[in-house]
Amino acid sequence: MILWVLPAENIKQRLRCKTKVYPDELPNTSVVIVFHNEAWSTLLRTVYSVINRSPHYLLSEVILVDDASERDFLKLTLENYVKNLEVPVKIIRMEERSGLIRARLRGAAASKGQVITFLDAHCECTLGWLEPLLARIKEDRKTVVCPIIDVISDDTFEYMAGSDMTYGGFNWKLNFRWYPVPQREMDRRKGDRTLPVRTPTMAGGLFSIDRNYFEEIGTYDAGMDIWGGENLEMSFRIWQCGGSLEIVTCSHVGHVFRKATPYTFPGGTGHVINKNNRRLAEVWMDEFKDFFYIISPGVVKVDYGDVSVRKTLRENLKCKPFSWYLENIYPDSQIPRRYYSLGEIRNVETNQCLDNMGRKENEKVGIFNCHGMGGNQVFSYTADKEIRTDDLCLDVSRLNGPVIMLKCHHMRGNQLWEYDAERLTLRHVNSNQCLDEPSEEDKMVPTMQDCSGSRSQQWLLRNMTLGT
Ligand code: LR7
Ligand code: MN
Repeated sequence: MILWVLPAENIKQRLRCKTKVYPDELPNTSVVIVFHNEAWSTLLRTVYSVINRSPHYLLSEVILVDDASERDFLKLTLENYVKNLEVPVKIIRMEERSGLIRARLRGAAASKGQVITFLDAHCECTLGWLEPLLARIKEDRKTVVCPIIDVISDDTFEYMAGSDMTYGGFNWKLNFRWYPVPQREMDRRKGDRTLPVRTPTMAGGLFSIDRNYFEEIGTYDAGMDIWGGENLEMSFRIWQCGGSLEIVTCSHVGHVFRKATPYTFPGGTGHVINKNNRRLAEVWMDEFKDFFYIISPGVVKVDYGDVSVRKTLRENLKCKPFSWYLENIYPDSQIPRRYYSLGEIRNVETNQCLDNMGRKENEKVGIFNCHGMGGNQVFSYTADKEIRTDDLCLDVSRLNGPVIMLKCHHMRGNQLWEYDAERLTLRHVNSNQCLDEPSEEDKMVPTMQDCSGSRSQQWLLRNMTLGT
């Protein structure tokens, strides 16, 4: 038998959450759950947990939006089943497969609650999940709130606590990622982990939003298909247009993290996601969209349709630039707010380029013929003097190398490089050695040598833009 033991700090926090008092009068909520070919047990686990673990006076209704599922039991069987539940459950059917974004829009449009709460179709709400979310919205209607997302195993379906020490970010490829809550956010909350965490992005599936604010801020981009991108799009939009996005750490909802998608992506997975990501990059990211385009250069061939309506929305709402977001909301972002170069790093003598060889953490950085196509040969020399590609930084921990790609830590240390734009040298500050061409033994990796001023230690940091 396995006993799960929570660390003492987690237990203390749960107790502090339990003794919090929320106002009696809270806005009520509609819960909107969209699904495509969801399993019966997980869908019903979601619905039952909403009904059993929410005060009914706070639940306006549950809306299930069926995104043209093909499974039989999701038709009449489901309809008959939900008739007997204690809270009104409405089923809406999309006429054709529309994707989760347009399905959510349909659900939201049909809902009546003062707040809209979105959930994936394979969740479990825990006791007390709802009150902290609604209370925060009551305090500030422009705050969009997420619970802590606990983990439900897709093998055993057991429930495991998620972490309150991570928050939402994203990488150059515009993948949503969890990163540690930075010290500045711990300090802002004076160490009180029961206070909401201001998060740069949300995972996307589980959140509550004031229904009028949802409309004011532009709901969703209906031009996005099937899956992906809407979470970052909404996160950027909320912050840039004057709202805020938080993880309310006293609210916990579990989510089944699946190893594979149980459904198809009409048009191809890559194509769909790239299209959605292009739409959000074009509308919200200003010049910083170059980071996305240059690291995944194939993307610029993907047609993303018309985004003029969304650009008009951005103007009408007088939203701030992406640089403001990076500076004020996400200074620890993988995309640097200020940088010296974004492009290849080319050796003057050999004309070869640094190459991350598939972006593997803890491996040596490589050097190959320059291909000028971005991707693995893209690095940014940032104002913080790191040489990074996405979330990995060139790191040297010993005299004479090797040069390794390690997670950027923003602590200077072994990741601090001084570029001399006249001598063209890249000097590693801690070791006081210079980046040099490969040795005879290994022609695939650069070396570290005492700075000599030789041509082999000269590097061109080229600025490239692809797709604009
Ligand atoms: O075509 C579709 N139509 C749908 O109705 C595709 C999906 N869906 C439904 C699907 O049945 C599910 O209920 O949409 C919901 C989300 O799809 P998932 O569960 O396949 O997505 P996910 O959990 O892998 O992905 C996360 O990112 C998505 C990006 O578009 C959405 O924002 C998901 O809601 C989001 N899930 C979460 O945030 C839960 C926590 C995961 C993390 C991290
Ligand atoms: Mn999901």
